[in-house]
Amino acid sequence: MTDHTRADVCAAAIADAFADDGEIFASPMGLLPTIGARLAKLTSNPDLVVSDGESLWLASAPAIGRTGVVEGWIPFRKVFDIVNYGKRHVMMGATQVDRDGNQNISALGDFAQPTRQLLGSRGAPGNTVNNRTSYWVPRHSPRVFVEAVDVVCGVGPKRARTAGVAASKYNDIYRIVSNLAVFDVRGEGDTVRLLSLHPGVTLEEVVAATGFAFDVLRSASGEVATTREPTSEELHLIRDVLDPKGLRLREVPE
Ligand code: F8G
Repeated sequence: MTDHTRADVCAAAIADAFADDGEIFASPMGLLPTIGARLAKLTSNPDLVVSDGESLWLASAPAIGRTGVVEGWIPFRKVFDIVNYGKRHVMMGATQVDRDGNQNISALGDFAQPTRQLLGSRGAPGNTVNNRTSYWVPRHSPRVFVEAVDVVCGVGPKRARTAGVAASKYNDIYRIVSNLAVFDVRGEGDTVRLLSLHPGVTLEEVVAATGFAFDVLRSASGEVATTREPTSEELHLIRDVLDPKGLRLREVPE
């Protein structure tokens, strides 16, 4: 099957990030993370617990913007109980992410006088200390992948360790999925490491789009893995069930 788009590859890569989670709360933030998490629920991980991102537990994995059968009530105040309990995998956005896997969604520039005020840290510090956390970057560029973030919101493993056992015990920066590639933070000294290049993307392209040097996971023969292509069943689920309006193509145009 070769008629997939880059957005479809990203959806499958995000689904793979949730595939081994079992029965925990998936908290995907934004469009492609939501498609990917719901795709995991419909394929690799039917036990995954999904919500509408606001206040409702969903019985299955409906199209973006739909709720389908509602199973329960999960307002933000109750989300904090699950954050603290730990059975949650959140995939957040990242305005900046650095070599050590720290993330910023708060502000750009000097914190005392930012050049851009963004969202604020929101749930990022608590998420990264308590829950498995991944990031989604729809436009991979050197201004997103920076040597050091301007404000640390999501805490990477090195920084969590420095803060002590309470911060590091459950810190688990699992995957960074971008429109070009998939990474973890298990490179030398707990730094960002390339796991796979999306089909058609070269290592040189990713190096040029990344503002820091990163480790590369290679096979015994020195090859860099290619992110898998979505199966025909997944393409059907993405196109006909989860995102029939093709909203994902606005986020990741081919
Ligand atoms: C840049 C860059 C860059 C953008 N470098 N410049 C410029 C340089 C750009 C524009 C300007 C603005 C558990 C939990 C929660 C909850 C629970 C608890 C969370 C209760 C829910 C509610 C809560 C956090 C979830 C996310 C964020 C997803 C994004 C967005 C964005 C930015 C917000 C980060 N690299 N980039 N610029 N949230 N959203 O040229 O310049 O800056 O740019 O987990 O919340 O509280 O807790 O979007 O900014 O995961 O990722 O993308 O604000 O729209 O317009 O891009 O045009 O002004 O000149 P934005 P953007 P200019 S968990």
